[in-house]
Amino acid sequence: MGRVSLLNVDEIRGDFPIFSRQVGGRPLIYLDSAATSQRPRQVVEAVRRYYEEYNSNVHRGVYSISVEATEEYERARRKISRFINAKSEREVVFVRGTTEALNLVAYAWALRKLRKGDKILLTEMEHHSNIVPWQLIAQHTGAEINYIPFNRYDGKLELDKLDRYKDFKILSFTYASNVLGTINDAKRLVKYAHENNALAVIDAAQAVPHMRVDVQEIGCDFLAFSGHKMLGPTGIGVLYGRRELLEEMQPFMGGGEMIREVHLSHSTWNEVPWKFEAGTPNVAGAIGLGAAVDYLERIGMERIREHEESLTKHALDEFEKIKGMRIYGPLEAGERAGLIAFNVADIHAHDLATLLDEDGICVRAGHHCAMPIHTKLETPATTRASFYLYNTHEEIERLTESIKKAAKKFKIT
Ligand code: 7TS
Repeated sequence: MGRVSLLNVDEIRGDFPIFSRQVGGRPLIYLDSAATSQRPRQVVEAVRRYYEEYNSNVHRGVYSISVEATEEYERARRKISRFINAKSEREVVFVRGTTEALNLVAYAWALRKLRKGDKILLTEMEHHSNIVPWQLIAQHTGAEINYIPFNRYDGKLELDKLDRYKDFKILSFTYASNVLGTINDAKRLVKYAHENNALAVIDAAQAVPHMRVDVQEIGCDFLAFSGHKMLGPTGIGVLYGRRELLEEMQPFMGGGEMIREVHLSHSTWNEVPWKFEAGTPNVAGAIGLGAAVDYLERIGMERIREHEESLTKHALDEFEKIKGMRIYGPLEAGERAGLIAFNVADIHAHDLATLLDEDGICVRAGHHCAMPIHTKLETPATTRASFYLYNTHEEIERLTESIKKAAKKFKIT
């Protein structure tokens, strides 16, 4: 096709040992980074170094390797804070991932603040992890949940109806949908929440790994993301929270490390963010995530975004030519994240994914933990291809060929 890549993808791929492996005699084509990304050797190496050279608990020991572990753990926090442009590293809380971050806000803020009849505003395009915690809080407090709808034809939020929603206490929304790909106007939604004296929470699981996200520019109160979707280890993620809010909130979990003093009758809390990090944290995970951020910064988030946009445009152009192809979400590559959910005629998404696997292509099929989106789209499942900095235009062509081959098998010609 002669497409010019904006990144040196060959060099990048050389950093990911997994791409030298074959699946069923074919090179691995990994198109499921929205579920979890691959890891470069720099991240694995940072984790290895911790375990082999200075493994010890943090914030506890006075001996030198413990001091080293603490310094590296806190250095990772500073890197992440700079990466999202937080005002201070005190605004970065280490958690297990996006799911835990959203639950932290739900339990430590909403459970205590919301009363019967208070409103929680979400959107219809949320991942289950930005719906279920709020349903649990609503059951407990008697709060109500309302959903901003999306248009099922273009996959965009119906923002012209936004002013129907008043008197809500919290607006929590996804920055980019993991099914529709839609990138939401985060600044506008945050502004709307603040005009209504509500808090704005962002699920940025599909945004932070793929584009420059600046929490001060967006102005959000909380923002959640996962390390494993951005080249980092599993079991580590981040809750960004505005410092004043974190200060006034009660802890989410109690235990070691999150306290200042414990008496038999009462306890007092550590400063933020440690107040929210009870127990031994995922030290290796945080250090690995710091290395992942270094890697992404070195390539440049703007270039990563441009590369993914170009892959998405290529895939959309090719997919349009496939008979029976139905693509969900916006049709403009510039308006969507680097992922495409689709169906081909009435081939079941799982059958399609299984046939693609025979060609060494990894895609995900199912409801992608977003059942309400699929209910609205009137399909039980979709097949989803998602892209990252290490994917190539050639892989998009291989994907297209493989889908065509599957369609032929199902006699869709
Ligand atoms: N929010 C969004 C928008 C997501 O895409 C995901 C994970 C989560 C939250 C939860 O993240 P976790 O790291 O806490 O699990 N999405 C997917 C996916 O699309 N396929 O597998 C996981």
